[in-house]
Amino acid sequence: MESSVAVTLIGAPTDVGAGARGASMGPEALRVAGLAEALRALGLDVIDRGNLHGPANPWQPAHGGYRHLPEVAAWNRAVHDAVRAELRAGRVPILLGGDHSLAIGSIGAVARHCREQGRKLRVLWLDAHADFNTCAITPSGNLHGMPVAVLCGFGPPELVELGGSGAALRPTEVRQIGIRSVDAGEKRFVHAQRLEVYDMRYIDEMGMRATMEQALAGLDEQTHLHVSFDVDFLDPEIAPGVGTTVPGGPTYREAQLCMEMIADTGRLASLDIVELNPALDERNRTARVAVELVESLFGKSTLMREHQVRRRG
Ligand code: 5AB
Ligand code: MN
Ligand code: MN
Ligand code: MN
Repeated sequence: MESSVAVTLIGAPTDVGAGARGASMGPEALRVAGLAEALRALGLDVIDRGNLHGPANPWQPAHGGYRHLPEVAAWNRAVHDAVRAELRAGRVPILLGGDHSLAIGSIGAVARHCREQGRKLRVLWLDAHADFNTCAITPSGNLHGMPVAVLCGFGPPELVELGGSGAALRPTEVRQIGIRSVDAGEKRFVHAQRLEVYDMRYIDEMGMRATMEQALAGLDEQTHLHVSFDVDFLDPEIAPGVGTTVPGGPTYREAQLCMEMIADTGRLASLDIVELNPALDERNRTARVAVELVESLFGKSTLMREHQVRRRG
């Protein structure tokens, strides 16, 4: 018998990187929506390590192009170390954010682990936004709009060098999906760095199936697949509980297909669930949708495989 997948929930209750308060309540909302129970029902070995600790949100204006840089760095050091410990123990870390700046620590640890183990890395960035701003081009100074740039080496040293020297990621290791809001300077920088972006227009024209086939192309048994799931990826009709809603996102079924196709690869090895903002939610329904999608990401499907009509190959 196959040994069961072991996952660890790590809460990072902060919104220091965001432009609205409330994502700090995300970890508890996901727990209340039954995340651990849902994953256990799928047969996974689930440990919830509770919440990390870090500085409070000082709610200051930007200094040198960044809001709350010391606080964001402190939270990310805690996230980095916690994620690294779970990877070393052979478990799948699930970061419960918190705002999306926390992906700097999480993916920083994943990238370092992959280099040490000689494994390839593929990061799927599910988001309405490219999160590729720098202090020179950001319209807000909010660090949750900068994690992909920081991970690719463009940012302050206290964040870029968090997981060791040099950039954590090469742009070629990233696939962005669901993008529909990119700032003017950010757009030029995405283009200059040749990020692979499957924006909503692409999904409209090609469909989610073809999009995911391409985003997942080239994975092999040596590949560590990381999913960074910003809940604002989803259409606000199904996910109103986020700080930065953008209309025109994936529907419930499109998002389910996206998650199911990732599960089919069998390569998922780490996950962020970020930007859920319970203060803006309606009776926790966005958290429940996120839990349903994460169930699919870990292989819950409507029918047993052998009872499905063959769709592929
Ligand atoms: B999120 C914006 N591009 O930089 C900025 O939710 C929004 O993690 C960033 O994707 C949204 O402030 C960050 C306008
Ligand atoms: Mn984001
Ligand atoms: Mn976003
Ligand atoms: Mn957001």
